[in-house]
Amino acid sequence: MPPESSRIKLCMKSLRTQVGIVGAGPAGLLLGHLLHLQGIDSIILEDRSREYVIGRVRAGVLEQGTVDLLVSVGLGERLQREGMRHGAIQLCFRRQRHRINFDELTSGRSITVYGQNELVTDLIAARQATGLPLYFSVRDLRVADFDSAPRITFQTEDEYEIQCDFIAGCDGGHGVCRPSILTRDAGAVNVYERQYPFAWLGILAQAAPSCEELVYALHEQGFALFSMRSPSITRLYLQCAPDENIENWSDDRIWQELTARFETTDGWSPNRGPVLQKGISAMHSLVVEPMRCGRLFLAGDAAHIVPATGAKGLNLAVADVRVLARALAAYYREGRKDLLDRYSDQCLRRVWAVQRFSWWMTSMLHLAPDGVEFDYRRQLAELDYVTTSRAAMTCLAENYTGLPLEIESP
Ligand code: RFL
Ligand code: PHB
Repeated sequence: MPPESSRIKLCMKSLRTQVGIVGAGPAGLLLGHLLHLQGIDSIILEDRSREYVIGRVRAGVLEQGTVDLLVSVGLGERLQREGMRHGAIQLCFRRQRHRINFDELTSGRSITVYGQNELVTDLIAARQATGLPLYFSVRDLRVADFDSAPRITFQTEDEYEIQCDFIAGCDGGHGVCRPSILTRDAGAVNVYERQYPFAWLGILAQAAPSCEELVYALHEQGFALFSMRSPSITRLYLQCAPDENIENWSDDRIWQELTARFETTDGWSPNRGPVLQKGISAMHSLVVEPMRCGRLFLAGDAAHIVPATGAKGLNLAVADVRVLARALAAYYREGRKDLLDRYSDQCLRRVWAVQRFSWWMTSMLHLAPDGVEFDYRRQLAELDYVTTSRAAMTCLAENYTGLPLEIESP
């Protein structure tokens, strides 16, 4: 009987691809799709099951540029049919709602409400139609030798080693690629971070949306957000403490709190209905600089996290992989390395612009837990300004619907 280590080596299956993609979230799946359109091979590896990935309730707002890109690469069919185009959002404070009219302020730009899980479903279907490899439920994934000859090892019922030219670390905020870079080369990488002293309690309710637009509310009891997923599903969020226990929030308590925070003089309130799902998400900002180490490129939440108030995380992930796919295409088609060398700088320009906007929206709309009256009154003054000055409204509208893709070019 050979020793344990050589037995494992004997059963190890070797694979080879051009780009090994870690993570089958929006970043990894879309990158695989864009590379395939350029004739570049990839293998996508995901540690969760397909059912889990498709069922995970997260983002809902797609910027105009994200929608345009998805449509242009053949992913727009269901998105255009079922996605809900919104030409405005509302800000609610002092019990009054105020519209920020994107159509008018940005010459027709808009956002589309389409669940991240719907997009991921479309992306998985597109991947499967190509027959290209996508492994779910992989275990013990590791990335190695990304300075020279990158390798990824993982297990299913077998042990695998993939040799590749590049690794794309698209494994989100809790993956292995970012820590692997930090362990390997802590001195060469900076991590900029900010924790916020609150979180969001989110629910999905079987209730027809009672307003056609998203409503962001600041109330004496805290922030609340009204959103939706379909003509029969409402999505709602409440500011809560970061260490809040979801068990303490009965459905009744959640509805009472939502009703209080959305109270308006015009009598509007969200429709109630059975709560289909609930959960708490932390608020966090993080940026890794640079977003690359050797032949390992980070994209999406693996490289940066933004607080959800600006609705930007998924959109940033899409912007990253668009830049990365172009750079890889230039490398394989023309042997050019310059776009790969510029990848991190290009992406970081957008990342910091979006961090600024997300931080601004978050600080304008949330109560500091140790808050003083001064801060609340200052926030109301800011909201007054944002809802009355055309310049301030335009600033919000431009950022919310998405900065132009050219922002990436230095
Ligand atoms: P994801 O979606 O986290 O995907 C990463 C994938 O990698 C897998 N993974 C691994 N696979 C293999 N091996 C490992 N060791 C692995 N470790 C992890 C994970 O299982 C997962 O499948 O990252 P990606 O692709 O970068 O996409 C980022 C977005 O998911 C995220 O930024 C958004 O959800 C943020 N976000 C929003 N973004 C928007 O643009 N618009 C919104 O309206 C919006 N709303 C939100 C949000 C995020 C929220 N939460 C839950 C934080 C609302 C909320 C409440
Ligand atoms: C959502 O619909 O889930 C959503 C909308 C707007 C945000 C964040 C999340 O800012």
